[in-house]
Amino acid sequence: MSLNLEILSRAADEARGLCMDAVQASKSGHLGLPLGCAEMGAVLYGYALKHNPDKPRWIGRDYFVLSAGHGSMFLYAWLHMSGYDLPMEEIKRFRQLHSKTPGHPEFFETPGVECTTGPLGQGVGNSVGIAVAMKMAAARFNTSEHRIFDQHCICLAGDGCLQEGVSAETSAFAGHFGLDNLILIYDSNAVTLDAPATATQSEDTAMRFKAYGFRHFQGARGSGREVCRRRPQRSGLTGRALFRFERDLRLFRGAQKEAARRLRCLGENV
Ligand SMILES: Cc1ncc(C[n+]2csc(CCOP(=O)(O)OP(=O)(O)O)c2C)c(N)n1
Repeated sequence: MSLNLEILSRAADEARGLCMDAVQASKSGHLGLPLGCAEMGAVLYGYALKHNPDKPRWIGRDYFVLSAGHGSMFLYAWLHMSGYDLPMEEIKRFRQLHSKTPGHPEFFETPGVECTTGPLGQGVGNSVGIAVAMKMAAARFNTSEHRIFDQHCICLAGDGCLQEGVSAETSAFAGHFGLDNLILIYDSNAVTLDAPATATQSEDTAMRFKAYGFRHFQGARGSGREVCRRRPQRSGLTGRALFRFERDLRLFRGAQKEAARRLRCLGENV
């Protein structure tokens, strides 16, 4: 399937609108991640993920885990738009009791949600566990002729997730065991709940993850082309990688251009 930037861009805008409406209607919920990461959702759900919305538990699927569970509308919007059994009525009931769209994603409640997330960083831990399980299944059941298990786990994490100890411990584990089926997308938007991230962190996250054994790709204004140029030669998803997207798209002038860059960068790498 080719990467149609125009259609994916339009889908990203639709998703942003859906998220704004849902958060507005429920008078609660977080908008930063759903707005800033819309292009990533478009590339993942519209292009890169190997999945079947009619059979959400298909065993050969790629897994997507939203570690930053507070941005749950991001996930609900993309599940709804890509054809999972999550109709508009459920989007309208965002954050209501007994809806399929609870405040934080919950396993078993919503088709397409792979695990319960909400405590920051926990989803990174879950993703590493999922990646290990995928490796074990592949080792047991794949043969040289039949690659039954050939899948990736993709995790979207925010500043808060990577501040948490659990994400550090499990990422170090992933690096040590060379989990090349794990992709961590870091929405480094430099804003946390009640302060700029600089108020509480100043570490070089990329260096930290490189030290764990991750490859690092960065997407930011003006650098998207560079990331694409340096992309690994082999086709398909690239594993054990940290994609870091700096700053919120809304902060940019010329956001459309940056959106296109993000789409291209992520699409050509994952
Ligand atoms: C372990 C843990 N501590 C605190 C919270 C409460 N909390 C929810 S969102 C948030 C801020 C997260 O900031 P960031 O990851 O940058 O997300 P963004 O603001 O970009 O959506 C906090 C502290 C939580 N969900 N989990």
